[in-house]
Amino acid sequence: MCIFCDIASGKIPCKKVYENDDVLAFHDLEPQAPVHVLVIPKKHYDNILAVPKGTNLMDSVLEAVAFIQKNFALESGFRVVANTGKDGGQSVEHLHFHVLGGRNLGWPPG
Ligand code: DGP
Repeated sequence: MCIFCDIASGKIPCKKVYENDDVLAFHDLEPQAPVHVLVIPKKHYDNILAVPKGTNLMDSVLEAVAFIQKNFALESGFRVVANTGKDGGQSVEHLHFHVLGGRNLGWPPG
């Protein structure tokens, strides 16, 4: 069972922001910034390293990111993060990109 597969299939509801053939973007349940949207591939990959070479996924991810930037007025900047593995802070094992913005984001992350 994968929670993000269930969101991608519509079995679990989400606050949808954007969708194309390959990805779905929706508001994070536990927002860490005024804008916190997750971009997930509809197809299941455990993490970024699990995406087979030659897979045409990033164009769709970047389309979603550009949509989010425009529609949430993130002209002054934002961050895209793919937490990966235990030390990377990944809690859901379905590849996802956090798009965070709407405040000045600190660096380095905790
Ligand atoms: P990560 O820790 O990088 O694996 O991020 C997982 C994110 O997913 C975390 O910020 C909370 C969010 N999340 C977990 N379950 C749900 C859910 O059912 N719906 C939504 N919208 N977000 C979820």
